[in-house]
Amino acid sequence: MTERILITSALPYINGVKHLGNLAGSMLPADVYARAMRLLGHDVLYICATDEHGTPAELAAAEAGQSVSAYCDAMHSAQAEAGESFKLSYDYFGRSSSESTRRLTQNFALALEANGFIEERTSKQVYSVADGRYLPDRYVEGTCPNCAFEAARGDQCDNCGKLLDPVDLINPYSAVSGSHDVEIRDTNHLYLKQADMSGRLRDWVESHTSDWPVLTTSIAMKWLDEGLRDRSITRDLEWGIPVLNADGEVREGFEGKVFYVWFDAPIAYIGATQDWAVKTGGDWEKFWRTDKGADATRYVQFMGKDNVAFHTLSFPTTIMGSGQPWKLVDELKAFNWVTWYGGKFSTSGKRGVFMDQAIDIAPSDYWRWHLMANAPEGSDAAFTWEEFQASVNSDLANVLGNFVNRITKYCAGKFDGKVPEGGSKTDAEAWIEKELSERLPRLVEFYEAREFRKAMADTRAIWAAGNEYLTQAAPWTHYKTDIDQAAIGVRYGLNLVALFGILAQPIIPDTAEKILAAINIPSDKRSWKFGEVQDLLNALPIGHDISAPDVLFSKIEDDDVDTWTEHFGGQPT
Ligand code: B3M
Ligand code: ZN
Repeated sequence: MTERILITSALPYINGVKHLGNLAGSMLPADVYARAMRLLGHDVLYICATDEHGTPAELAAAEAGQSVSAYCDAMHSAQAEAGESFKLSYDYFGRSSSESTRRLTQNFALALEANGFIEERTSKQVYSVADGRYLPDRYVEGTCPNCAFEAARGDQCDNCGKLLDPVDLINPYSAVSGSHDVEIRDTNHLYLKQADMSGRLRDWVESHTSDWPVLTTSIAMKWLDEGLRDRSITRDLEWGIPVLNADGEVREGFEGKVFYVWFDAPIAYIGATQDWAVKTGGDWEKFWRTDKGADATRYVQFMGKDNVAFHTLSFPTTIMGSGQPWKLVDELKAFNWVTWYGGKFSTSGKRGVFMDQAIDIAPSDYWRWHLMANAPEGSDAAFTWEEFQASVNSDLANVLGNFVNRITKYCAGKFDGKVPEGGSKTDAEAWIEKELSERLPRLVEFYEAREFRKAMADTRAIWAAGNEYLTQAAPWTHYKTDIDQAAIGVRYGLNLVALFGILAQPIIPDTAEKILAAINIPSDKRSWKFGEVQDLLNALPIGHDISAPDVLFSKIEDDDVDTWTEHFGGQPT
């Protein structure tokens, strides 16, 4: 049955091109899933955007010596380009700073307040006398009250990981000027009354305990069990979405304040869908408005585990509390971390490999395969150069690449590059048919369940079965005595090449394209409507022209590993 599926991956923050850990924990699996679902014939919309507000954007712009808006323009383009280079097949890559997201954010805030889920409260904030401004989140640093680390940031301690409130810091100072001349002042902010939503949130999360991954529900339940706290959703900042009243004017007392970045960022999923609709003439409402058909849409989100609380508690509070017919997420796939040799990738610490650097090192398919085959699903997954080398050399070059090159070259040399006729089935053909009839349905199930490691392992097993089939069928041996018997081996081999290309599309799209072009498969014959395995292995017409593609994968040498280890660091100290 054809389904309508909305897919979003957590919005990459604007302050720099993302590292491989970010890629592997949200955008890449969302892309692989989107591609697979399209191949299965579903009506897929994959939306992403840059997350552009908040203190890190202001700080990064200041460091780059640019205005925040110029910085965001440049970084949005850089991230869009990085996404393209990794072949991320977004239907739309928007921006949280867009007008649509601004409008929606005001709408939600007003509706939430009208329904009693937003309240204006007086709270204590750090004010810098020297800078003449309040210091929200990362604008203030000081000693962590939890672990005594001396350079903790106002929103979080990088040493012990604890989420902080800037006023909790001991010996606070301004991250802008370094000045210690700071004081605590009273100022008003809007609070999202999450606590009042606890019961509904708990019921909703519990209704998903059987269909969401344990990682997702356990994080949500932990917060619910600890007791939800109301959260301030405004900040003393210039950059961001202003807080307006129902007349569209700045709310009284909220001059110089904007919404907190985590309030508007998830709303940007909707805003970016609206922007997609403007650009393409598409209908955004059937994805988001339950009064306009969105009940029939399946909404799947992808994200790293640190984003789960925002997507299972605060954004749903925004949606439910609005009292408006917005769509809630149906399935939420969360990932653990990809680590750098067991340590932390760090954007600010510049440790690890970033998307733009990675693409200079190796083609995107190499990364896509390695990161998906080692997806951080059950636990964190350590990236090492040695394992990257092993994935490329053994899985891609030896198992897939060799198979494709061996059989296509042989056909080009001995059968004039045409799918040969003749021969009768032996145990070898029966074996590969059985193998595929077991593995293919399972592979589709793994994709549908977003079990990526299993899907990749099964894909590799199918490629390996191709090699095993050729060993059993041994067309090169038969050729000397019985050309017909060689022909069936070559024919099955070529049909397997076509199938492998078709199966490889979501994971390694560039290589898949090379394979399918060499085997001359028209684009309307590349879908995942598999049918009977027998037919699948006889799909290429007799006499169909094929060619041998250039070598598909070049091996990674030990010297490369040494060079990269030296350049990017290995084991963090
Ligand atoms: N920008 C992810 C992060 O920077 C955050 C995701 C927003 S999803 C609405 O950690
Ligand atoms: Zn700490």
